[in-house]
Amino acid sequence: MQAGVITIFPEIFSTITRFGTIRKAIESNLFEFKSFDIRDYASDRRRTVDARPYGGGPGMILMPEPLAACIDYAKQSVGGPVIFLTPRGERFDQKMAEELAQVPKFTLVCGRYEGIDERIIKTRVDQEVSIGDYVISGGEFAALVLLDAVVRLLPGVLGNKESAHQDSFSNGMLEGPHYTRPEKFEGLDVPRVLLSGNHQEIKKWRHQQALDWTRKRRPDLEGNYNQYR
Ligand code: 6GU
Repeated sequence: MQAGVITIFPEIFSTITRFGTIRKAIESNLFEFKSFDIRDYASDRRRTVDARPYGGGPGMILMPEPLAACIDYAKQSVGGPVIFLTPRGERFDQKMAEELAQVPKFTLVCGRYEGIDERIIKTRVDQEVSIGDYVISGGEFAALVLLDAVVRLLPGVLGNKESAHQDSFSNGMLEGPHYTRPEKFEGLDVPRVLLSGNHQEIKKWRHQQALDWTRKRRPDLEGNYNQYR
């Protein structure tokens, strides 16, 4: 998989190549990452990329020309669909992560300031994606969230092949509780069934725990169970 990211803060993305799952995916040649700095495509000496909104209002808007030039370059270099990260986009979830994990190349556009010129969306954006119903200052952290969620699903990235299947949401439910050594901690025991060695009983217990937890915390997920399996 190859992903491009278009941003005015390329340094934010240097962290993903250095840590954890994404680093491992890059080192195993399962994932390649390129960032593109919008300022490199500005036409003035001050590298201006934003301007006041027509019609007035607060904040600054990313201007169309440098952004267009940057997207066009990234499309040549990486290719694939162009995804704009914005709170007004379609909500990102595990299902979308699984779909994107099947796409070999894509480019993410990170907005900043109050937004980007609408004509860029019209001419160059294939999909608009939001990571949730709250506002963050730009698309960069949303891109990091999306990339982590997608890259960990690539075959060969996670050590234990099973581990992505057991995640919260991968079967439409939240995960149940986990325990490890010691058997007693501050007076609290590990549930007996987990020490029983009876794998069928353990499976049943875990399923029931996940169900109970999901109903309590996220009743809105009822009806989604096993949707993705
Ligand atoms: Cl993708 N961008 C910004 N700025 N805020 C968000 C978001 C994206 N998703 C949720 N909030």
